[in-house]
Amino acid sequence: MTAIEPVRGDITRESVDVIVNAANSSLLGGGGVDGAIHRRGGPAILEDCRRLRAAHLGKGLPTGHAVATTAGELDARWVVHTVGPVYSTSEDRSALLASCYRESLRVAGELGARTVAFPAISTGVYGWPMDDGARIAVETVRAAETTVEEVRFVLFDERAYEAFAARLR
Ligand code: AR6
Repeated sequence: MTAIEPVRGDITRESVDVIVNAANSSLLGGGGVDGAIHRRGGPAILEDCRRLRAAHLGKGLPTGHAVATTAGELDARWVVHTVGPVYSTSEDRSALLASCYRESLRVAGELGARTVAFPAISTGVYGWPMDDGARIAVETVRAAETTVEEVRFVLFDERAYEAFAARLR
């Protein structure tokens, strides 16, 4: 059984095996949590991302997929980068958001990670409503068959924390 807990804070301060990044398909950085991870983790993460792009991901990382890099100077062993869907009112993209959590856990499990920290994927720049994003995150992690022992949802503000905490109660 995987223990799941909500934490209020900055994910770049977490001490875990894997920190998950809400990236974009270029893997070349951006704003939000992506920017914060690259800033605090240092240039080694971007170097690894560039290598992955050149070696396997010519067109970028597809939405819903996940790949691992070094965590650079972060207090983690790996960063797992995943690309959330942009929220749409005309199309149901929930399966892609669920896939981000499931694929990140799969990659983390393959690496032998026991502890994983997730941000609230797609709920920033990509516009996913927080309550629904929290529902999908919690349902997907609860249902996942994984060797990961502990999942922390690291939420940047009180509203996000409350949305996840409510789903976990
Ligand atoms: N720790 C934890 N959560 C954070 C942090 C942090 N340091 N910083 C922001 N958040 P976003 P997305 C929260 O926009 O919606 C990037 O430019 C934030 O409050 O980071 O998946 C990428 O390169 C929000 O709840 O990711 C992509 O282009 C959540 O993290 C695009 O944004 C996700 O917000 C991805 O958009």
